[in-house]
Amino acid sequence: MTHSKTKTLVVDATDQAAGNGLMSRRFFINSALATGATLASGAPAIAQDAIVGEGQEDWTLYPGDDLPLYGDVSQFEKGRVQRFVAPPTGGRTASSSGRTPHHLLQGTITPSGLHFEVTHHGIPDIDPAKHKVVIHGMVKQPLKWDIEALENYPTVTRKYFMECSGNSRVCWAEKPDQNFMYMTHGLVSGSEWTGIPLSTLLDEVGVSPDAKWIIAEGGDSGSLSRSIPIDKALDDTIIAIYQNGERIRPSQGYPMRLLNPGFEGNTSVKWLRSLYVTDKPVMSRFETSKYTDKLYDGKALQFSLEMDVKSMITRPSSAISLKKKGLYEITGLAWSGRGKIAKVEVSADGGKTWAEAAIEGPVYDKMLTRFRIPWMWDGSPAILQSRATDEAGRLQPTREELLAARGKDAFYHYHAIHSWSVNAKGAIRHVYA
Ligand SMILES: Nc1nc2c(c(=O)[nH]1)N[C@H]1C(S)=C(S)[C@@H](COP(=O)(O)O)O[C@H]1N2
Ligand SMILES: [Mo]
Repeated sequence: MTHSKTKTLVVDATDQAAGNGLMSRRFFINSALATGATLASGAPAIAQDAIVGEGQEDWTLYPGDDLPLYGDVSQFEKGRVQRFVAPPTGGRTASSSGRTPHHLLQGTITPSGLHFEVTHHGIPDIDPAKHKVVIHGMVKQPLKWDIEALENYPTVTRKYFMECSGNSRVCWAEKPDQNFMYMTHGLVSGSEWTGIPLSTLLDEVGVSPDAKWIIAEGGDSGSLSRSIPIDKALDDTIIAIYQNGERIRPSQGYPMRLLNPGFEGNTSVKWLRSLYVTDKPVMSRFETSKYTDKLYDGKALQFSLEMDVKSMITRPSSAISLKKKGLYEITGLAWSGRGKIAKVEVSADGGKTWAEAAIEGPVYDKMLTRFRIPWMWDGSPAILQSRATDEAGRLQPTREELLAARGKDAFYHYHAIHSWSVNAKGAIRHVYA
């Protein structure tokens, strides 16, 4: 590729999709990269510098390392790209969480080692030879399976997001938090899960026609339990045994977990040991004192299980400041617990004008969807926002709208539009706009 005929990047009105520098989602392909453009100042629009010479580093001169039996990330990434783990304050009886650093990741599949994790009683070290899941209660024939037995069933492999309903809950606070973005939005991840449809196993045990709920219980010391509506269990719930092609990791529920696509993460019971078929919910701690939505009238809404339509800009974002004027790609993730993402719009002027971002397909049901849009930053202050619409036409609300709907004591299920302000120096902060 030669760079001899660099053109000055001419931006005409047809390239502009919305105010404050948002470009058409096809702009990169049509003009910026195709012409190797420079800005009017003479600097390259994106590239760092012109080539001045290449060094001869050791790795070009000597043979490399032996092959590892299980691959690892580069030593230069270690300690940089990692989960944020908030230490539990009450020992292993307290909840603790590890958060995904989305601002450092791309694509839609979260690497298994960076999948967020929430555990209320620590991570059990389960020997799969000693672990079984039982289905009992209102069934003709109670049965149990270990992982070897489960592997004999036909499996399904599907991509799903998982989100803790406590994700983004700092955004309910009166002042916008200034944590790194994974502190704010890091309790959501996407994976390819392989498992057995729960409906297959329910067929085998013969569920009573009067059954309405299934109580799922974990094999960890706190026996976390949640009530799952039978309709969901017969629809797309799976018992997952693989994640991203390998056996689920201990953090994610090794050797087997329940996976309720699109539902709040807490219902996807890890280290699954029991499914009790019944006609009423169990009213466990996690569906009464926790994971309920406190409304204006002081009452608490229970079983708001489907996660709402939501999106976040991962880049640029706090911790990634802009170093110079020029062309950037705004990118992020969108998802909905009620289906596929239909559209993501981005604003650079705090919501006055919106442009449709490009969505990278294929778009999957109840899975993270990546969006991108080019943005020409001219050095003036900006407020970057994204808003998603799902296939059922649900539009992500503004913060004002969400507060009005959910009340002042809300704690879970925050999903309003997030705002990043960019100042004239290129520094990025979380703001309420
Ligand atoms: N047995 C058990 N299952 C559990 C939990 C737990 O502490 N114990 N945490 C729940 C919560 S609150 C969430 S959000 C999800 C998180 O799943 P992940 O850690 O694989 O991301 O698992 C759920 N399943
Ligand atoms: Mo959670």
